[in-house]
Amino acid sequence: MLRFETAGESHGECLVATLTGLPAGVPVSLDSVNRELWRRQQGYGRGGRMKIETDTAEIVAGVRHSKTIGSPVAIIIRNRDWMNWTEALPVEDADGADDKRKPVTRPRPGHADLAGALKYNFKDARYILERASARETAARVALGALAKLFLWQFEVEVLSHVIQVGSARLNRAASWEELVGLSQKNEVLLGCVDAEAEQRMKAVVDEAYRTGDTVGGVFEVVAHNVPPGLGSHIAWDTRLDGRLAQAIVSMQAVKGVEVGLAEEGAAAFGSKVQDTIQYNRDERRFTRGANRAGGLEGGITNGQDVFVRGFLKPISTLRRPLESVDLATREPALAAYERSDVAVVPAAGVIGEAMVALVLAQAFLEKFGGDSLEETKRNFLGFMEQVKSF
Ligand code: EPS
Repeated sequence: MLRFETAGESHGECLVATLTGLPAGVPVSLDSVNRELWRRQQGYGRGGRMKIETDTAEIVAGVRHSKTIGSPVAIIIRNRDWMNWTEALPVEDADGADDKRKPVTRPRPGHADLAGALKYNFKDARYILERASARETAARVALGALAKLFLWQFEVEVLSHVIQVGSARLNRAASWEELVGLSQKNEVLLGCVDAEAEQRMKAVVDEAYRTGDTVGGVFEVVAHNVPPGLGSHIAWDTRLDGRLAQAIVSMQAVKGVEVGLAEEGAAAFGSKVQDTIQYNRDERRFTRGANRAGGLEGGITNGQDVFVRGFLKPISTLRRPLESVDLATREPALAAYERSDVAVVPAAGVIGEAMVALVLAQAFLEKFGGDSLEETKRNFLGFMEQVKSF
């Protein structure tokens, strides 16, 4: 089955990612992986670190002659900032190394600093924040790009857009074509399909800049052309909505997830929430009156677009720091600040795409299996034929 892992610290040598279980024969292009990495680095409100890094993937295993060979794919993304940290974070201890540490002893409220230091028994939070940092999401995006290339073989696509930054909201639905247009842009402001709403979002980010604050928001990930039948109602951990929710909430700073229109649905009567069922005899397929369920019923994809939303809290490193305590002295102190992003909602959308693509690719391979792409395609087409003649 498809599984993945990442390693790497924010200011260490590099990020490392592995993906095991892709069938052999999936076309892979480094350009498309690097394009996804570029997209993750964009957005109005990003901090100084993004000026240092130009994330580039090196594939060091599992792909030969531009195709997967069935063995684990391994990717490295080097941290350019490492050159500024070689003495602070050496692999091997040496005489005098302690003096070059960059301890973080004033934990930031909302960051992993304090909880992690308590758990791992570190007197300073440096090693905790190094791994808790959203830098790790570059590795997820590289793996997600591979999952997207796999899904594309079945014409399944995954994209995202920003629907809220702080209190500024997009007040209309976005079409799939608008999301495609957004993903092809070479300049990204806030990842919103509507120019007027995007300006309102920008004003919120400007206010946060002015006041030394940060803002969160909401992104929406849409998976287009998803076949019915992925995931299953039979057990709590096979339900695909639950697996997507975990994938989204596992992202740094994400505190909530919606599958379909969950919040709206909770406030409405059932007759206004469920997506009615029709049958198109000419096309021999079921159609639906709407898609409020987000393409999932009973934890199974129903053939409609899958959509999920992630709710990001404002990131926790503030230029005007909040009240904290110094771990060494236990005296009140303002939380640590070096530099930070002010808003990361468009980047979170791209990371959300990667997570959704990975979970869908996993569910896809659970259902259709196959050690080679040809085998997976045969199994897929056989099932689609069965659905058509149902
Ligand atoms: C992050 C802190 C900042 C962010 C970082 C996440 O990094 P630094 O401490 O180096 O300025 O820029 O995000 C990334 C490096 C990235 O690639 O997204 C944090 O503490 O979570």
